[in-house]
Amino acid sequence: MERTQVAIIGGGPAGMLLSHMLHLDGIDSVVLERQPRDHVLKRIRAGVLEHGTVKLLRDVGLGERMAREGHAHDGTWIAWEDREPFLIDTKRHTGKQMWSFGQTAITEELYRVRARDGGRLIDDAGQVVLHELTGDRPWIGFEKDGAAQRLECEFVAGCDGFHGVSRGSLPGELLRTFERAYPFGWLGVMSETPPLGDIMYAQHRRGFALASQRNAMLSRYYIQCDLATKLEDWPDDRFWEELKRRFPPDIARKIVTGPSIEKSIAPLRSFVAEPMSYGRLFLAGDSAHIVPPTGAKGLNLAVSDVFYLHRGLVAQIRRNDGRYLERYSETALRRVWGAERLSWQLTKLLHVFPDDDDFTRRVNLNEFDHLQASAAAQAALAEQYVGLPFEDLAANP
Ligand code: FAS
Ligand code: PHB
Repeated sequence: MERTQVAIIGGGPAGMLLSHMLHLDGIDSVVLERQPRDHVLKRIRAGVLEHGTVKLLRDVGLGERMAREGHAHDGTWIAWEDREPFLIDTKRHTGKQMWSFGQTAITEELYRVRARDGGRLIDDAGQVVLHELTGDRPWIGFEKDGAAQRLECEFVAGCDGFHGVSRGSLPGELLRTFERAYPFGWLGVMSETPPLGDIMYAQHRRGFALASQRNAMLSRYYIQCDLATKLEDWPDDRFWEELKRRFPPDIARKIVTGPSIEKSIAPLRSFVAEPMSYGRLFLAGDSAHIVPPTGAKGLNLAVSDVFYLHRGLVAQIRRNDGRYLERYSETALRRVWGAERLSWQLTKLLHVFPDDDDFTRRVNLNEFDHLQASAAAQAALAEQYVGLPFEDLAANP
């Protein structure tokens, strides 16, 4: 039997960032991770960070490697077939920059600082079950090395992703879910090649494409693919050839190709679970919401949830002030739905849907032309893409 103040289910970026931030405020936590540590650290996922995420990572002492390996961007480009590429100029319209810095590196840094600070992580933790969430002494049952264990706590943070157990611990009559599945996925490749200078989305009749980066010698590319796509049908040459066909020729010529070091297919989904809290359980990250990666919001939403949850737990545990925790779910969901809307709109605009007809294509083209022509439309998109500021309760009494 172990005891802690905050039991955190899931050792992904949300869980480990929360554990680190609570530690900085002298609050004890234990992270239960189902997978072995090395498995978690091998994952390749997000790579573009909002202004607020970059600021928060710096504020909690995780800015050094990001400054060394990451890259600031004044915005992200959209290339549209037979049109001049357009820059979502976040620097011009908001004064803020995006950063490209990989989720893999962020997770490595979080594991490094938790180990440095004596953080308690129990990986390979199986059969995690949450108990007595509405009492004042919730506990977690789990299995480690074949032995049943019990972790007692004051609060539980459900940071165990979409396929975790935390969300399912909310009573069925309370939990509401909202979902949209997309009839395509993203085939992604990582290559040790110099990336394009900027991040660029491409809209093309053959489907969406994306050129992104992790550092000066690590590039990340994606193409829209059918859901039935098989990796073995996409040898590197075919991938590079298809990718280049979807970018304007002068951009395609600049893409440096090479052997892929990772290749994977990710389905696209929009998903929201409400509420994000139940008794002493608080959901954060992919356990409560999924966005299609078109808006680069997945990891950034996990970070904003952790910002709000950390603030609420510190106020409750340190000052016995429950106002922030009471309003955690509604505050986090306001930001979640903003990101869901932007990600859904960009996915609709930049992908080819099987049932797209000429009317839809004309409307999308006009939306792109309007973006090119209207400073107001550009500013609205830039403000959302760079990330809206985190809410302060004072601002929303
Ligand atoms: P995570 O899923 O990262 O972490 C949850 C952790 O909980 C995992 O380590 C899991 O093993 C653990 N866990 C699960 N069940 C458990 C249990 N029962 N007990 C204990 N632990 C348990 N976002 C972008 O912006 N750009 C991208 O390109 C992009 N690509 C993505 C590709 C994929 C395949 C996926 C799945 C997501 C991608 N995302 C992307 C979104 C991604 O960045 C997520 O938003 C981010 O990983 C969310 O972090 P967490 O909430 O910590 O969840
Ligand atoms: C990435 O770098 O992996 C990336 C960038 C932008 C997106 C999604 C993913 O919208």
